Amino acid sequence: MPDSLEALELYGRFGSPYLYEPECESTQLLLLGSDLPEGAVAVTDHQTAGRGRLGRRWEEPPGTSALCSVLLRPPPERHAPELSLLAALAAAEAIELATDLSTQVKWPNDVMLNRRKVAGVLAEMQAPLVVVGIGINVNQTPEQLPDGASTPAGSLRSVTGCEHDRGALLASLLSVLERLYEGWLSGGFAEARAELAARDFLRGRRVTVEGETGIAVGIDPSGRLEVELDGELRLVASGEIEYER
Ligand code: BT5
Repeated sequence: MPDSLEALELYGRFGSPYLYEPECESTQLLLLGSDLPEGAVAVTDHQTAGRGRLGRRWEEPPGTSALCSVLLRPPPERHAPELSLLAALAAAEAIELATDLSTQVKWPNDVMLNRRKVAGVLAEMQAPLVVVGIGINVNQTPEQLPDGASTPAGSLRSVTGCEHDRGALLASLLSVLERLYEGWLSGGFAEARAELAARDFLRGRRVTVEGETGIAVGIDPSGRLEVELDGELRLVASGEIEYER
Protein backbone atom coordinates (compact mmCIF):
# COMPACT_ATOMS: atom_id res chain seq x y z
CA MET A 1 0.00 0.00 0.00
CA PRO A 2 1.47 3.42 -0.93
CA ASP A 3 1.85 5.11 2.40
CA SER A 4 4.16 8.06 2.00
CA LEU A 5 3.38 11.40 3.58
CA GLU A 6 6.29 13.20 1.97
CA ALA A 7 4.37 14.52 -1.01
CA LEU A 8 0.58 14.42 -1.02
CA GLU A 9 -1.66 15.34 -3.90
CA LEU A 10 -3.51 18.31 -2.46
CA TYR A 11 -5.68 20.69 -4.41
CA GLY A 12 -6.86 23.23 -1.84
CA ARG A 13 -5.52 26.15 0.13
CA PHE A 14 -4.79 23.88 3.12
CA GLY A 15 -1.45 22.27 2.44
CA SER A 16 0.07 25.21 0.63
CA PRO A 17 2.86 25.34 1.60
CA TYR A 18 3.31 21.72 2.72
CA LEU A 19 6.18 21.12 5.15
CA TYR A 20 7.24 17.50 5.65
CA GLU A 21 9.82 16.25 8.15
CA PRO A 22 10.53 12.52 8.56
CA GLU A 23 10.87 13.20 12.30
CA CYS A 24 10.49 16.27 14.49
CA GLU A 25 9.75 17.22 18.09
CA SER A 26 6.24 18.39 17.32
CA THR A 27 4.59 19.59 14.11
CA GLN A 28 3.16 22.46 16.18
CA LEU A 29 6.69 23.86 16.58
CA LEU A 30 7.19 23.94 12.81
CA LEU A 31 4.38 26.51 12.50
CA LEU A 32 4.12 28.41 15.80
CA GLY A 33 5.78 31.81 15.47
CA SER A 34 6.18 31.48 11.70
CA ASP A 35 5.13 34.07 9.16
CA LEU A 36 3.75 31.47 6.77
CA PRO A 37 0.31 32.08 5.23
CA GLU A 38 -2.94 30.61 6.44
CA GLY A 39 -3.29 27.04 5.23
CA ALA A 40 0.38 26.13 5.77
CA VAL A 41 0.54 22.52 6.93
CA ALA A 42 3.31 20.63 8.75
CA VAL A 43 3.39 16.82 8.62
CA THR A 44 5.72 14.22 10.09
CA ASP A 45 6.11 10.46 10.38
CA HIS A 46 7.19 10.66 14.00
CA GLN A 47 7.23 13.16 16.85
CA THR A 48 9.84 12.87 19.59
CA ALA A 49 7.93 15.26 21.86
CA GLY A 50 4.35 15.18 20.57
CA ARG A 51 2.14 17.53 22.52
CA GLY A 52 -1.23 16.83 24.12
CA ARG A 53 -3.24 19.42 25.98
CA LEU A 54 -2.21 20.84 29.37
CA GLY A 55 1.42 19.77 29.01
CA ARG A 56 0.54 16.14 28.28
CA ARG A 57 2.27 13.97 25.69
CA TRP A 58 1.00 12.48 22.44
CA GLU A 59 2.82 9.25 21.67
CA GLU A 60 3.07 7.07 18.58
CA PRO A 61 5.54 4.60 17.10
CA PRO A 62 7.21 5.95 13.90
CA GLY A 63 5.25 5.54 10.68
CA THR A 64 1.94 4.53 12.24
CA SER A 65 -0.01 7.78 12.43
CA ALA A 66 -1.32 10.79 10.58
CA LEU A 67 0.22 13.76 12.41
CA CYS A 68 -0.27 17.29 11.15
CA SER A 69 -0.59 20.91 12.17
CA VAL A 70 -2.45 23.59 10.24
CA LEU A 71 -1.73 27.30 10.49
CA LEU A 72 -4.85 29.47 10.71
CA ARG A 73 -5.27 33.22 10.88
CA PRO A 74 -8.88 33.62 12.01
CA PRO A 75 -10.42 37.09 12.43
CA PRO A 76 -9.45 38.27 15.94
CA GLU A 77 -13.02 38.68 17.17
CA ARG A 78 -13.92 35.09 16.36
CA HIS A 79 -14.17 32.47 19.06
CA ALA A 80 -10.98 30.46 18.49
CA PRO A 81 -11.85 27.50 20.80
CA GLU A 82 -14.51 26.55 18.24
CA LEU A 83 -11.61 25.71 15.93
CA SER A 84 -10.60 22.73 18.02
CA LEU A 85 -14.12 21.28 17.67
CA LEU A 86 -14.05 22.04 13.96
CA ALA A 87 -10.79 20.08 13.62
CA ALA A 88 -12.17 17.16 15.64
CA LEU A 89 -15.23 17.14 13.40
CA ALA A 90 -13.02 17.13 10.29
CA ALA A 91 -11.02 14.18 11.67
CA ALA A 92 -14.25 12.36 12.54
CA GLU A 93 -15.59 12.82 8.98
CA ALA A 94 -12.30 11.79 7.35
CA ILE A 95 -12.04 8.67 9.53
CA GLU A 96 -15.63 7.80 8.71
CA LEU A 97 -14.86 8.04 4.99
CA ALA A 98 -11.76 5.84 5.45
CA THR A 99 -13.37 3.14 7.59
CA ASP A 100 -17.07 3.19 6.70
CA LEU A 101 -17.72 3.16 10.45
CA SER A 102 -19.46 5.91 12.35
CA THR A 103 -17.36 8.18 14.52
CA GLN A 104 -18.19 10.46 17.42
CA VAL A 105 -16.62 13.60 18.80
CA LYS A 106 -16.02 13.67 22.53
CA TRP A 107 -15.96 17.26 23.73
CA PRO A 108 -13.65 19.11 23.60
CA ASN A 109 -11.11 17.44 21.32
CA ASP A 110 -11.31 13.66 20.94
CA VAL A 111 -12.50 11.51 18.05
CA MET A 112 -14.02 8.21 19.11
CA LEU A 113 -14.37 5.04 17.05
CA ASN A 114 -15.96 2.07 18.74
CA ARG A 115 -15.73 3.89 22.11
CA ARG A 116 -11.97 4.35 21.73
CA LYS A 117 -10.02 7.55 21.22
CA VAL A 118 -8.47 7.31 17.77
CA ALA A 119 -7.60 10.98 17.32
CA GLY A 120 -6.88 14.06 19.39
CA VAL A 121 -6.74 17.78 18.61
CA LEU A 122 -4.61 20.50 20.15
CA ALA A 123 -5.27 24.16 19.28
CA GLU A 124 -2.55 26.55 20.34
CA MET A 125 -3.09 30.29 20.10
CA GLN A 126 -0.36 32.80 19.48
CA ALA A 127 -2.30 35.82 18.24
CA PRO A 128 -2.88 36.38 15.37
CA LEU A 129 -2.07 32.70 14.71
CA VAL A 130 -3.93 29.62 15.77
CA VAL A 131 -2.05 26.39 15.11
CA VAL A 132 -4.35 23.40 15.13
CA GLY A 133 -2.65 20.02 15.54
CA ILE A 134 -4.37 16.76 14.74
CA GLY A 135 -3.05 13.30 15.52
CA ILE A 136 -4.83 10.23 14.16
CA ASN A 137 -3.86 6.71 15.26
CA VAL A 138 -3.94 4.82 11.99
CA ASN A 139 -1.90 1.62 11.85
CA GLN A 140 -0.88 0.93 15.44
CA THR A 141 -1.47 -2.64 16.55
CA PRO A 142 -3.32 -2.94 19.87
CA GLU A 143 0.04 -3.55 21.63
CA GLN A 144 1.44 -0.30 20.22
CA LEU A 145 -1.28 1.88 21.71
CA PRO A 146 -0.74 3.69 25.01
CA ASP A 147 -2.52 2.00 27.87
CA GLY A 148 -3.67 3.53 31.10
CA ALA A 149 -5.13 6.65 29.45
CA SER A 150 -8.37 7.86 31.03
CA THR A 151 -10.03 7.50 27.61
CA PRO A 152 -9.05 4.11 26.13
CA ALA A 153 -6.92 4.47 22.99
CA GLY A 154 -7.64 2.81 19.66
CA SER A 155 -6.37 3.04 16.10
CA LEU A 156 -8.19 2.62 12.81
CA ARG A 157 -6.34 -0.69 12.45
CA SER A 158 -7.12 -1.92 15.97
CA VAL A 159 -10.81 -1.32 15.28
CA THR A 160 -11.14 -2.43 11.64
CA GLY A 161 -8.48 -5.15 11.66
CA CYS A 162 -6.77 -3.84 8.52
CA GLU A 163 -4.16 -1.25 7.59
CA HIS A 164 -5.17 2.12 6.17
CA ASP A 165 -3.42 4.53 3.80
CA ARG A 166 -2.19 7.43 5.95
CA GLY A 167 -1.56 9.73 2.99
CA ALA A 168 -5.07 9.36 1.60
CA LEU A 169 -6.50 9.94 5.09
CA LEU A 170 -4.43 13.06 5.59
CA ALA A 171 -5.41 14.48 2.19
CA SER A 172 -9.07 13.89 2.98
CA LEU A 173 -8.69 15.39 6.47
CA LEU A 174 -7.20 18.60 5.04
CA SER A 175 -9.90 18.97 2.42
CA VAL A 176 -12.74 18.39 4.93
CA LEU A 177 -11.13 20.79 7.40
CA GLU A 178 -10.76 23.46 4.72
CA ARG A 179 -14.45 23.13 3.81
CA LEU A 180 -15.53 23.35 7.46
CA TYR A 181 -13.23 26.31 8.13
CA GLU A 182 -14.50 28.24 5.09
CA GLY A 183 -18.07 27.55 6.27
CA TRP A 184 -17.17 28.75 9.77
CA LEU A 185 -15.59 31.95 8.40
CA SER A 186 -18.62 32.83 6.31
CA GLY A 187 -21.49 31.38 8.33
CA GLY A 188 -20.26 30.89 11.89
CA PHE A 189 -20.37 27.83 14.11
CA ALA A 190 -24.03 26.82 13.63
CA GLU A 191 -23.55 24.33 10.80
CA ALA A 192 -20.62 22.57 12.46
CA ARG A 193 -22.57 22.57 15.71
CA ALA A 194 -25.42 20.70 14.05
CA GLU A 195 -22.99 18.11 12.69
CA LEU A 196 -21.37 17.81 16.10
CA ALA A 197 -24.77 17.24 17.70
CA ALA A 198 -25.25 14.21 15.45
CA ARG A 199 -21.91 12.79 16.64
CA ASP A 200 -21.87 13.91 20.26
CA PHE A 201 -20.22 11.11 22.25
CA LEU A 202 -21.00 12.61 25.66
CA ARG A 203 -24.63 13.53 25.08
CA GLY A 204 -26.84 11.70 27.55
CA ARG A 205 -23.88 10.34 29.50
CA ARG A 206 -23.22 10.88 33.15
CA VAL A 207 -20.19 13.15 33.43
CA THR A 208 -18.20 14.61 36.29
CA VAL A 209 -16.98 18.19 36.03
CA GLU A 210 -14.88 19.63 38.84
CA GLY A 211 -16.16 17.04 41.29
CA GLU A 212 -19.84 17.50 40.41
CA THR A 213 -21.79 14.86 38.51
CA GLY A 214 -24.49 15.58 35.97
CA ILE A 215 -25.71 14.64 32.50
CA ALA A 216 -24.08 16.01 29.35
CA VAL A 217 -26.79 17.63 27.23
CA GLY A 218 -24.98 19.05 24.22
CA ILE A 219 -22.67 21.74 22.89
CA ASP A 220 -23.77 25.38 23.06
CA PRO A 221 -23.59 27.95 20.19
CA SER A 222 -20.06 28.95 21.18
CA GLY A 223 -18.67 25.47 21.63
CA ARG A 224 -19.08 25.04 25.39
CA LEU A 225 -20.28 21.77 26.89
CA GLU A 226 -23.79 21.92 28.35
CA VAL A 227 -24.19 19.82 31.50
CA GLU A 228 -27.36 19.44 33.54
CA LEU A 229 -26.39 19.55 37.21
CA ASP A 230 -29.17 19.38 39.82
CA GLY A 231 -31.76 20.51 37.28
CA GLU A 232 -29.67 23.51 36.18
CA LEU A 233 -27.79 23.94 32.94
CA ARG A 234 -24.07 24.54 33.48
CA LEU A 235 -21.79 25.69 30.64
CA VAL A 236 -18.26 24.32 30.70
CA ALA A 237 -15.73 26.28 28.63
CA SER A 238 -12.68 24.08 29.20
CA GLY A 239 -11.25 21.51 31.50
CA GLU A 240 -11.36 17.82 32.15
CA ILE A 241 -14.48 15.74 31.90
CA GLU A 242 -14.75 12.28 33.39
CA TYR A 243 -17.46 10.15 31.88
CA GLU A 244 -19.18 6.96 32.87
CA ARG A 245 -18.21 4.15 30.51
C1 BT5 B 1 -4.81 15.47 22.77
O1 BT5 B 1 -4.42 15.82 24.02
O2 BT5 B 1 -5.59 14.59 22.51
C2 BT5 B 1 -4.17 16.30 21.68
C3 BT5 B 1 -3.31 15.48 20.76
C4 BT5 B 1 -2.78 16.30 19.62
C5 BT5 B 1 -1.71 15.56 18.86
C6 BT5 B 1 -1.30 16.28 17.61
S1 BT5 B 1 -0.23 15.32 16.66
C7 BT5 B 1 0.12 16.64 15.62
C8 BT5 B 1 0.24 17.86 16.53
N1 BT5 B 1 1.56 18.00 17.03
C9 BT5 B 1 1.63 17.83 18.36
O3 BT5 B 1 2.68 17.90 19.05
N2 BT5 B 1 0.39 17.58 18.84
C10 BT5 B 1 -0.60 17.61 17.79
P1 BT5 B 1 -5.05 15.27 25.36
O4 BT5 B 1 -6.54 15.33 25.31
O5 BT5 B 1 -4.34 16.02 26.43
O6 BT5 B 1 -4.65 13.75 25.37
C11 BT5 B 1 -3.34 13.35 25.78
C12 BT5 B 1 -3.50 12.08 26.59
O7 BT5 B 1 -3.96 11.04 25.72
C13 BT5 B 1 -2.17 11.59 27.15
O8 BT5 B 1 -1.98 12.06 28.47
C14 BT5 B 1 -2.31 10.08 27.12
O9 BT5 B 1 -3.00 9.60 28.27
C15 BT5 B 1 -3.25 9.85 25.95
N3 BT5 B 1 -2.51 9.55 24.70
C16 BT5 B 1 -1.21 9.78 24.37
N4 BT5 B 1 -0.94 9.38 23.14
C17 BT5 B 1 -2.11 8.87 22.65
C18 BT5 B 1 -2.48 8.27 21.42
N5 BT5 B 1 -1.63 8.13 20.41
N6 BT5 B 1 -3.77 7.84 21.29
C19 BT5 B 1 -4.68 7.97 22.28
N7 BT5 B 1 -4.38 8.53 23.47
C20 BT5 B 1 -3.11 8.97 23.65
